[in-house]
Amino acid sequence: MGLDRENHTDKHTYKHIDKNGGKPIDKHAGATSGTTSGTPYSEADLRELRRSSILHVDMDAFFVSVELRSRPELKGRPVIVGYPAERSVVLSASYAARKFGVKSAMPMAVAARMCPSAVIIEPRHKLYYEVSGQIMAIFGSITDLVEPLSVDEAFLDVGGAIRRLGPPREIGELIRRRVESELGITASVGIAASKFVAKIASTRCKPDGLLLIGPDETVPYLHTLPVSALWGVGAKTVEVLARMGIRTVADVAATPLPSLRKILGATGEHVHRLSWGIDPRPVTPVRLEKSIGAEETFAVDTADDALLHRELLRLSHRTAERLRSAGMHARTVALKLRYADFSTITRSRTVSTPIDSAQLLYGVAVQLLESVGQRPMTVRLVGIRAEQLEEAAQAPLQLSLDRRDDNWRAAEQALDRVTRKFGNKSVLPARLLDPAPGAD
Ligand code: TTP
Ligand code: MG
Ligand code: MG
Repeated sequence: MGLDRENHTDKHTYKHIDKNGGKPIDKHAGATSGTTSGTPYSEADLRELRRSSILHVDMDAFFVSVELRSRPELKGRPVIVGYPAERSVVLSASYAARKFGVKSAMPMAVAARMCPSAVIIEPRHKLYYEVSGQIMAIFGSITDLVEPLSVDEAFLDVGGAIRRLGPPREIGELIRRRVESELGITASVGIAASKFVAKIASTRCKPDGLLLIGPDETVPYLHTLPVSALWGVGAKTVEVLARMGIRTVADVAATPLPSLRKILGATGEHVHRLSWGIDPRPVTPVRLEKSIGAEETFAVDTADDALLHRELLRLSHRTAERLRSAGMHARTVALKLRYADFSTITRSRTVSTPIDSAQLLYGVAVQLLESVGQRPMTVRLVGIRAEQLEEAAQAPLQLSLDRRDDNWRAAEQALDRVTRKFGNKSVLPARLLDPAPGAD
């Protein structure tokens, strides 16, 4: 297999951003850590700013906005993205079309009747997903705490980015500027102390707006809204509550909890809490893994090459299995060694054909270990990491020069199936089975 690039990195702690092409090796050493520039805030300032640190960012008329990039002459005009077929629905409507009453999920036929002048554009989903990835990449450069909700929106908790980037409001404006200048579409940002209120805020300031609802304004603001603004309150619940004379969030807040429980069952409690602005759910990142790896600390520090090789083979299998179950291929393989004094080095190599087989991972790992040369002391920990991941479907076909590679891959896939079925220890290459007493 060809080697395109080789990186050598020596450092003392693995947690810091290394010089591996400027990329963090450890996933915790992402965009939010490591930088010390920015405005110095007192602890009290930070505490205050962090009270409203949840952003909900949503693109304005997303599918339409992406289409308008290549048809700028349609800006400001009624535009609908949807299939013009009889039974299709509106996927996205420009704000000009909304003035005529056009909404998403409305049958196209109805929309066309309401707004005969609307320009109808057929959706190009692949393009929207591409732009969606770029949007999420911008979010990811702000903080690791990104929880995507759909193609065009996410929650971000920017509490940890304030020192580096400024108060949440400035971060919201930064995101809006970047989305507009880099992607050519507009976004709206809601900021609050909770996900629920942040989402309400972004909806209220659309299009092309930003709204921060501070902690002290939250309850008074919520109490001006209709009950339908509460999460979990759909048309049916609205009806049930209306029958009891409960129409606004303020009405819900004023209703004793036992009565709400009687009317709504378990939802009663949830709705009551929301009516007082209580929503403790944290922003929960679902991250696309940037790398997959495995590492092991030896029970006793070792200088033994055979033992290191054996461990690398085991870690290669673990990593490859995880790569395959994630449907990913790796372009770069990194080896990590931690010495007895805890100093840590990494070596990485980028391969010409993305790989997901343990044998190929192992092959590179052994070369990397050899490239370290004479080791200054015993090894405490060894690790393998597959980086620069790409989806298997997108990776070029694994056309290896050596047919054996393909056979290995097929064999390992079969191994995955058996492992899934019978648990982890049932099938392993002979070299990895526990050595007979006296062996090794
Ligand atoms: P939304 O963010 O709900 O809508 P939007 O971006 O078009 O408009 P807004 O300014 O109100 O946010 O949805 C994002 C995209 O998801 C939307 O452009 C098209 C797609 N979508 C569907 O395909 N089907 C649907 O029912 C909805 C609601 C959206
Ligand atoms: Mg949107
Ligand atoms: Mg949306």
